[in-house]
Amino acid sequence: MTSKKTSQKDSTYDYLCKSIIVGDSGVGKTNIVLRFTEDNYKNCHTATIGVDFKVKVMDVDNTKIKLQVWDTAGQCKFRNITKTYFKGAMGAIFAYAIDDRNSFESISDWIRQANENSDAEQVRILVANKEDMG
Ligand SMILES: Nc1nc2c(ncn2[C@@H]2O[C@H](COP(=O)(O)OP(=O)(O)OP(=O)(O)O)[C@@H](O)[C@H]2O)c(=O)[nH]1
Ligand SMILES: [Mg+2]
Repeated sequence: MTSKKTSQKDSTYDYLCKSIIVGDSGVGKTNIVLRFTEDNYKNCHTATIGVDFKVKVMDVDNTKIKLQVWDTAGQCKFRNITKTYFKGAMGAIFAYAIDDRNSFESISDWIRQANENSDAEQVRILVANKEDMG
């Protein structure tokens, strides 16, 4: 994973990492990001419009990493917006819900979109969400 060293003027972090989360609408992307960045959870599904982002600064081996997570919308009508956010993303999270088979079958489409729109060096992970529904 490549990352950018910050200028001396900004001492709040050493590296900036941009990442993106994609997957079908309702699989729980916003809640995954919310849990990770704020340790929070929302019961209701308020569909993300276009794209949103959250930030978390973490200490990794005494290095301050500022992680920017772009939380994309799963609804089809936002596909054109979503694909523009793959570019420059050092990490991509592909999420599906274990109680929604279609959301798993869509993962190959999300990967194809990522392949078409991302930079070459991108760390990718697959997340199976809604573990409690199994
Ligand atoms: N049972 C269960 N429900 C979950 C879990 N994670 C999220 N949800 C619920 O799933 C619904 C959708 O969650 P969101 O995080 O809004 O889904 P999203 O993928 O961001 O949806 P879009 O923004 O439309 O793409 C909400 O009602 C959440 O409360 C989970 O782990 N278990
Ligand atoms: Mg969302």
